[in-house]
Amino acid sequence: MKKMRGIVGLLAAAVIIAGVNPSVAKADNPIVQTIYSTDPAPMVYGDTLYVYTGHDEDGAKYYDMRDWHCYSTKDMVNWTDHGTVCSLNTFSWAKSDAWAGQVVERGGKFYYYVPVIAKQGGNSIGVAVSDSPTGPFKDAIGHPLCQGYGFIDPTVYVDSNGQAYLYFGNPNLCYVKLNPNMISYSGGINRVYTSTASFGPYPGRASAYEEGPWFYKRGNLYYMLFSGNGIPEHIAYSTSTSPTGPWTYRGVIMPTEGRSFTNHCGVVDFKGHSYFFYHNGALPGGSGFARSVAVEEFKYNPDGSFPTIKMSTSGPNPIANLNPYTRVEAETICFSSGVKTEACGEGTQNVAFIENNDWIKVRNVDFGKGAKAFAARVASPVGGGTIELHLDSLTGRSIGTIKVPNTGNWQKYVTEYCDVNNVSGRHDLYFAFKGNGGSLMNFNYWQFFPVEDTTSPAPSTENVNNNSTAHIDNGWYYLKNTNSNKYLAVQGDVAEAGTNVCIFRETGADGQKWYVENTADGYITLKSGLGDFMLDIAYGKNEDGANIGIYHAYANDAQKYLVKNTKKSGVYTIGTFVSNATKYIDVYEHKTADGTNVCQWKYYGNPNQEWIFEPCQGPASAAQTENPTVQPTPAPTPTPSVSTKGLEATATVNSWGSGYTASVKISNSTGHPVNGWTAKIKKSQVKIDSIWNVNLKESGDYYVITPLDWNASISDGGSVEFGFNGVGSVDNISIEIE
Ligand code: FUB
Repeated sequence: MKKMRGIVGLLAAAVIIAGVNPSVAKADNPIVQTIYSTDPAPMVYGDTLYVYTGHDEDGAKYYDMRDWHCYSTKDMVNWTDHGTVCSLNTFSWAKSDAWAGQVVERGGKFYYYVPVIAKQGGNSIGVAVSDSPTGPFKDAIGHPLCQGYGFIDPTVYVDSNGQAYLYFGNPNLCYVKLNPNMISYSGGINRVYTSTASFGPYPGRASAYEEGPWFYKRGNLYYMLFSGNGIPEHIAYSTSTSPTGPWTYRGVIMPTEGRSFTNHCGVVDFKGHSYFFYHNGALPGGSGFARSVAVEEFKYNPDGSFPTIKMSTSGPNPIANLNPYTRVEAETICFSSGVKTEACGEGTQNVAFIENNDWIKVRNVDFGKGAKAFAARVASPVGGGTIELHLDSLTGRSIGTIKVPNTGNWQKYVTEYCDVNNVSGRHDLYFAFKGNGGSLMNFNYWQFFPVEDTTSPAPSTENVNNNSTAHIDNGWYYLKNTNSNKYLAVQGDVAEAGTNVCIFRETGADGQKWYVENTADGYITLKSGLGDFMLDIAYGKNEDGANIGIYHAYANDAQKYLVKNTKKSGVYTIGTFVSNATKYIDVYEHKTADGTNVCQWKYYGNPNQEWIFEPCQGPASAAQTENPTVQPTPAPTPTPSVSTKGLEATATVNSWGSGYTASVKISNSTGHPVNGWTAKIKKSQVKIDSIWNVNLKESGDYYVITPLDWNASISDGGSVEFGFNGVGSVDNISIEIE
């Protein structure tokens, strides 16, 4: 991967020349600094705003665009990078020009409409689908949804009566009426004949409409925003009382500016605020082919019309604080200099190519009453320098420093801790990376630990845990907290390692379902209904406030719990293995609001530590195990295994046409624990694109796969899992294991 060195470093330099300290310049626009990003398409789902972008390749001389990326925020200033979620490779029939697309949710599925040029030629609109807003997206139909002259820039909206519309086109504006399945349409392709009255004046043309439509309804008014006025473009809009017009031109929203001759908008309301996304050439090196996505807050005029919106480098104000006491991905960034991101071997993304003097800023971090320690998940094969923590500016007060050791390779992560000096209240936080030349380290995630909460209520004498161990049968359960009557839930139902766990009102979502499995040594594990993740104590720390989330399922110490009886029948406390059952699953500060954090805390005997196990149906994906007559879709393909010395590997493959994900489980039936294992797969069978939870080497005809520290040992009867993405297709994976 080529590191686009210095694009933000140059920006900082330019600001310094102007006599302004970059760290207080509040240059939070553009919102992505790690790549050039384009054509923003925002979407709100749950409590999160996602923005999908195109990607201008470094050094492009034209629209060299090959993939689409996703970023999300809960506060409008810190953006989490979800990496590439869809690409030309998603569509076996696509050749080039991964231009402006949009995602919409319907019925719990996410549909991504994108324009590309097909291998057989022609502007084409493809549709990809995913169960998660952050993908991966897979081609939904295996061929273009529609093809024709200038069919680019699809925009999609599902109207309140359920009819979905897909508008697109340059220089003509066209639409189709999507069927409820969202992957086909009825009524043919309709052209909108534009005029000065409907889409504004432009000399020598029917109207100012050019491209980049953005279609939605607000109240009873339909809006069609568009890029117009030739080159350089501005953003203007028209409105109608019907989804298919006639349209009335309403004027310019964002006049031409910003060093890119195209502009492209997306508009969304989020948590009571309205936001206008666009692109410009604001990063150093920026141009019409090196664009960057930015956002401004605006207010509609009382009659529903738009104000004029100017580009800014400050962007919107934060609408929420960042909680530093939960695991925060390092790729959650307000602004950064010099760093890149990449797919992480431990899941999600990591910050990569970190060099001396690079930095990351996160904004509006709420330390509350105070932090006492900091942890960073880091990897480095070179003994990677330090991470300095500064408050409010890059040179602001230093509150701690992490030393990054040599961990052996770029994806072999360890958690390093440092004490933190005297920090409380709300601050911007800067990570300043220091070291010698070249790349220093990779950075996966971080977390602070709070000072002891002295306001915790005294132990109750009424509800005391009688300390006898309870038995819960294996099976699926909702876990209801008796204080709040709310349920243990994976925040946002996001099926990703590291997602936080909170309480939430009953929704019946898979993120509220937990599979209890009794382990041979008398504990239970709690596997999430969202997939192969277990309830996990962050870093396995025996500490009050240690956060609880989901992480790759491996039934290790951090994922084991002891259920205890209380004096109330059917009401339990859940002790954690890592604390030797002195600390319990606890709803933070006895709060009852949806989204209140769940952590580990010493036993107090209060109802914020009490849980009821309510049996429930497993998620649809588990139905096959429970009821063999139900066929899951798509059916994963189990492949045969090769067993050596009592270790057995099985692979389950989910294909999507141009690639597949293989989940490999290594089970130990040797009759004794094993410490260390090696798996070998012939290169003639698979082409591995990315791999997680293990180390990968190539040796002769083989991929050689070895474990990380935490999954090297497998207890007798136990198992560990890893996975990889492969390119192309696969019939059969046989794995030699020793
Ligand atoms: O990003 C490629 C093209 O540039 C988009 O499809 C247009 O809207 C313009 O932004």
